[in-house]
Amino acid sequence: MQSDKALAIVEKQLKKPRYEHTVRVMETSIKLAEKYGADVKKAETAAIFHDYAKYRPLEEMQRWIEKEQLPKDLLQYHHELWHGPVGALMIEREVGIRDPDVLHAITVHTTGCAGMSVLDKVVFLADYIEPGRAFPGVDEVRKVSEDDLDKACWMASRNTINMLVSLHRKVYPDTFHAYNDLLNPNGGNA
Ligand code: DGI
Ligand code: FE
Ligand code: FE
Repeated sequence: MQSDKALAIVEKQLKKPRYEHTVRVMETSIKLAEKYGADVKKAETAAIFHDYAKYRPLEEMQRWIEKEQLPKDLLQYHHELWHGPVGALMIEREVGIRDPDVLHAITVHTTGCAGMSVLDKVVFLADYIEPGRAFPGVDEVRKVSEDDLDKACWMASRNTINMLVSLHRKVYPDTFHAYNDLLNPNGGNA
């Protein structure tokens, strides 16, 4: 799909600041995809649609999780975790995007997971480092993103886990799986 058409579709689903975030995630994803050898068009499409479901009513997302083939354990975790997996299914049904690589990158963009593809990592990292983000420690991750994709993703997941733990929030298992996997991509028991 042409990027202007895709952007027009998501613009209708999002509030203005979230749409502007989406454009920055798209630009950052394209740069990271070029640098690390992911499919640039897939990165662009996944980035454009990554927050598609962000403002859907919680009851609607809950119904999708209950009725569709989505992990039921999501209901035991914060609703912030729902928009990735639910959004991927929604864009498949509502927009007709079927590319499994794109849908997977959208599914895991909030938590990461073990065994992420380069495309998954590009979108996950772009969402974290896009120029509008001001998380504590984000500048260090931006610097590392210039030459080490795995390390930068690991730092992003480490920072998120630290933040969640400090706020006494639950951590979704895939968030830990991403952290563990990226800590030592070649195996090992550190
Ligand atoms: O949708 P965005 O705001 O662009 O970014 P996102 O999809 O990465 O969502 C970020 C939020 O998700 C942030 O507040 C941290 C939260 N988050 C990420 N992993 C977990 C989590 N929240 C909980 N409770 N558990 C997690 O494992
Ligand atoms: Fe998101
Ligand atoms: Fe986002």
